[in-house]
Amino acid sequence: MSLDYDALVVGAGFGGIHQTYKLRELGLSVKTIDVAGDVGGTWFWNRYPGAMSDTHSPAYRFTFDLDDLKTYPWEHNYVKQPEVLAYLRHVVERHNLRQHFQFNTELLSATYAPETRTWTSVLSTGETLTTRYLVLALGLLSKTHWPSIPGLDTFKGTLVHSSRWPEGLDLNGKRVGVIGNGSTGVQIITDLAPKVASLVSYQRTPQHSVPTGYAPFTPAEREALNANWDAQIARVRESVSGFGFEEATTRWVDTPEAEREAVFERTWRLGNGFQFLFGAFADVATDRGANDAAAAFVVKKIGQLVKDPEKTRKLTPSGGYNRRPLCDSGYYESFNRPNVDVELLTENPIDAVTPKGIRTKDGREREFDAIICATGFDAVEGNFLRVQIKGASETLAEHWGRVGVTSYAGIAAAGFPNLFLVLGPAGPFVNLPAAIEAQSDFIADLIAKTEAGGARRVVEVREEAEREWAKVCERIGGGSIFRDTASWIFGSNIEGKKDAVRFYFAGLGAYRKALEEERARGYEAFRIAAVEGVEAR
Ligand code: FAD
Ligand code: NA7
Repeated sequence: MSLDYDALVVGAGFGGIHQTYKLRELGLSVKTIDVAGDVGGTWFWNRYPGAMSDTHSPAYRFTFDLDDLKTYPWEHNYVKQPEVLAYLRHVVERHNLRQHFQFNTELLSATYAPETRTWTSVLSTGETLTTRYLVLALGLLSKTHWPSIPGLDTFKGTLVHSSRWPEGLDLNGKRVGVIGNGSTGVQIITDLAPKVASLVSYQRTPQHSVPTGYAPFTPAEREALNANWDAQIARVRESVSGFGFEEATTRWVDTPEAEREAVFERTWRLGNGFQFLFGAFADVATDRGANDAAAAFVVKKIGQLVKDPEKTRKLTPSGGYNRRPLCDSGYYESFNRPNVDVELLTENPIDAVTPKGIRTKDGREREFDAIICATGFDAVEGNFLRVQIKGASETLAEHWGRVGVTSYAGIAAAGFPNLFLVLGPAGPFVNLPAAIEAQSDFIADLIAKTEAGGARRVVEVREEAEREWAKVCERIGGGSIFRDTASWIFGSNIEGKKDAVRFYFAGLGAYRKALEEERARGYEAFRIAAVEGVEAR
């Protein structure tokens, strides 16, 4: 049996790039494939107008190259899609990684052969690759979700999904319908509102959104950051959110009523949805009263920002501040424009998409040149289930059907030797480049241990460790106030998908500590065995 490479990495976003870098550093031969035409992952695909990180610029990048952190330029406190894409391409060039990548290549299936302890992967190009390791960095917000709306395929104008935005699509002066108002819809609506002839937001659930606080990142700020990268990196790694802003330590419940409003106001002015969740008070994410107070504050702001009472009514959310936090650069204000309107689908649902536009239950057909579906993703396991991954005795789909959609730390599944996931289910719900680095470093360290001594060995997480991790996630996530609301975080945005805890909600600091403790215990959650004669470690 001859090996094509030591490792196959699938995915060329933040995760795949980091793994390629790390595995090559270990001296392994690596091939990295992506169905996309270049590196970038999320930022290759999501080229819609207004696409921007909602993590601040200093924390939306890798930390392994201090020189690059000090010298690579960025202009603002957030990075827009072209900037993130350019940055990731830069990292690939700077570290001479491009030679490992092969694009326009999809992984169709991968099968583990217990006799040879190898993975055989079938690719869309007709190639078959045999490797010792397989790393799946397929992205957790990557499998496009199209809504099932009658007549959608009959529309004669431009129909586009936000995550498959065609290069050069110009909607200036056009009549546009936008279905969906999550993070993506909010960015699109805000960006397009002043440019298009008309825009109608078809909104199923009104959202709480706070300002981004988008602003230049000044030379003085950069200088200060450059003098203190160690502190910045430590702050990110030890925090709950991994965003790098200062997280609150004072609780809303302990704050005199007269002072609470001022704290929310100050945090609102700073901007950023995650900062509003973790930067105002320490208990907004955990205490019902604090969370409701945060939600009420945003509702008050909506009342002030939107002039038309009917639009205000439609845009006003109910419930807590407990969905994926959103931020915007003038979203609510967009609805003050005469060319921008909103339909509330819970009271006036879409009846059908017609060849000319969208007809709602009230019989009104609005005509559009373009319909944008900003309807999100089959998140977390979506891409992992799109391909058939067959382990020692069962497929990943069978495994998750049996034990639930989970994995050890979002990294490894029992019964899948030498297979690693980056951002698999049950990983931390935080700023994702920071999560990716924690996972990718851990995977590389574990592979290094497996490889140590030169013997051919194989590594696999123990099923009890995977189950134990799942229980921890369930215990923390099950009782959280985020559980009260439907969203992709729990899988409830996709019809027929099981609503379940899919993340580790204890924060990045706790997550990193758990991985560190596992390292210190000598990776006892894993079984490392010699390839010849299955000797237990
Ligand atoms: P991705 O970037 O999704 O890359 C996965 C890659 O795998 C894709 O290129 C895909 O084509 C490829 N792939 C999948 N299946 C296959 C297959 N079978 N064969 C070959 N290739 C395959 N996170 C934050 O923390 N902060 C933010 O501000 C933020 N903003 C976001 C904004 C948008 C619009 C979106 C959609 C997501 C955002 N995210 C954000 C989440 C974002 O996905 C992560 O931050 C990060 O980019 C994930 O990197 P990744 O490498 O894990 O996955
Ligand atoms: P999201 O957050 O899943 O938002 C999708 C939006 O689309 C949301 O408003 C949905 O309404 C709406 N939706 C989905 N299906 C339908 C149908 N059938 N009809 C009407 N409206 C629908 O995806 P995003 O792309 O905005 O953001 C995902 C993540 O990517 C985000 O957290 C960032 O990290 C980047 P709902 O709220 O479910 O009622």
